[in-house]
Amino acid sequence: MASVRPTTAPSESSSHVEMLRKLRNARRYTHLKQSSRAEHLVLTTHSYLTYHVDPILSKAITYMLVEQPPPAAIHPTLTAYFSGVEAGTPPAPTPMAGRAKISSKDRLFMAKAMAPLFSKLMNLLLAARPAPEEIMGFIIAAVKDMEAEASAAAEAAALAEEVAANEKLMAEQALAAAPAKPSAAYPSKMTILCVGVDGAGKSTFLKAVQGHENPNCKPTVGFECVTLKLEATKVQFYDLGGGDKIRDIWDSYYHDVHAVAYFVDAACDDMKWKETVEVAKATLGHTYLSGKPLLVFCNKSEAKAARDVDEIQSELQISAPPGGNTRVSAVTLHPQKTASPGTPDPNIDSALEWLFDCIAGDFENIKARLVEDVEKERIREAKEKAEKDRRVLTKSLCKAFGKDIETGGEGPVEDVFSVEDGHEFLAQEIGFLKAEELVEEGREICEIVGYQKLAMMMVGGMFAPISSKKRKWTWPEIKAHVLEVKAEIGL
Ligand SMILES: Nc1nc2c(ncn2[C@@H]2O[C@H](COP(=O)(O)OP(=O)(O)OP(=O)(O)O)[C@@H](O)[C@H]2O)c(=O)[nH]1
Ligand SMILES: [Mg+2]
Repeated sequence: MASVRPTTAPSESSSHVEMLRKLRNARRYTHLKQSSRAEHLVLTTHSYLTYHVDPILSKAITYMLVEQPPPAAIHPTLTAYFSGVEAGTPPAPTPMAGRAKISSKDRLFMAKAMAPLFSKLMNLLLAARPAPEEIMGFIIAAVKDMEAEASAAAEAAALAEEVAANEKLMAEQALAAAPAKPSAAYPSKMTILCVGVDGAGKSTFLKAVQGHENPNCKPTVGFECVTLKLEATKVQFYDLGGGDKIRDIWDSYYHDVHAVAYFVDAACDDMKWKETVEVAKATLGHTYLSGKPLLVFCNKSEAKAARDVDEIQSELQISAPPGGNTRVSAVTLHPQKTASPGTPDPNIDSALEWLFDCIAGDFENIKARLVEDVEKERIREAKEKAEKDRRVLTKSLCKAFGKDIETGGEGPVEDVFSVEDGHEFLAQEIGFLKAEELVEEGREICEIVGYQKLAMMMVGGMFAPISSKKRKWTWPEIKAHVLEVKAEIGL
């Protein structure tokens, strides 16, 4: 069969090639033209800046660097300077008094005050490109515009500040005018969770509130409970180790506490701080904790590197409006690190008193929430346990009938009794002395579970649980359950 593809080029091929060549040449030409235009632009910009702008601005920068007027006087000083230059009487800078080197103060002034101003000036000049003889007039007008802009912005900022200050004052007045909450009687027991990453100072705090003058704590491994007696009230603090391997246990205590004392090391390094923020957000957002009274101790506040309360509050995304049940306090928890070593930081007592009042003031609601959360937790744990038991039963049934749980193929048969031994084993598991005492339904279940040791132990535990708190299953319930699991795994 003849090929449909032409063996020779079509007749107009040569004209195509010609067109392509033309097109390519045209592109090359435009490209060259563009590049030389850009080159021209660069060259003219460069020479404009070098010959006309730089000589003016560099002298102005030097003048300003020597004068360093306060922020409000920067624009007027510059205007006066440029006007003097234009009039041919440039102001003489103040003598440098032997200052030969640029100090860090000079650098700061340059970076913060001068660089933005001069780069804006340069951009305006480049955009407008006034003729050389008009540059000075242009600069003076531009600086005046900038001054007007800056003073409008400053006015707006001052106004916003005034409004914020007024709002704060009004909130404080409203708080002060509100009838003082009668300090509710303390309940008989309050439980406070103490958490925060390792090294934040939880154990130091608990030693200090117990009266230790110079606590020397080792990292807490696991959980410790410290109880303080406050007249008729027992205050229980749960001190949980903050190391990353211990944090897993924290959430098993959340449902059962009335309030949270959260500890952060305000002076830790940046890496630890990142961890602190992540852990704090996850912890405080937990469903069993959110909304409960919260006291955040920003510890080690005496250290130079300590972050301030506002920064911590904002990074941890904590909202603590006045009169609410959240408070963030800067403290020095170690009694030897305070301004008068040996005397505890007074902020600790006032913060604790606030926390106790907070719990007492809302105790009925918190108590109701605890009852609800304890029940939720009980259900969650029971579900988890049932799932785990089901997994174990599945495994043991696989062992009874030689099935590989992973592949679904054949597996080893393990720990399987003879019929007689199986009956005897289950009878003993449920507290009978002899196999004969085992009822027919029990024997039938032995057969259904293939006389497998672990499966029969589980069956025994269901029929006659050791703990009185556990549900007691009947034989038909157990049979139905085992058959369901067997069906699920295809046995
Ligand atoms: N500078 C300073 N150091 C403190 C202060 N409070 C505690 N520390 C020190 O911080 C370190 C850790 O204190 P701990 O109380 O063990 O911290 P923790 O939160 O219980 O730590 P984990 O048990 O590991 O979770 C110790 O060396 C304390 O002496 C303080 O107010 N200022
Ligand atoms: Mg500790």
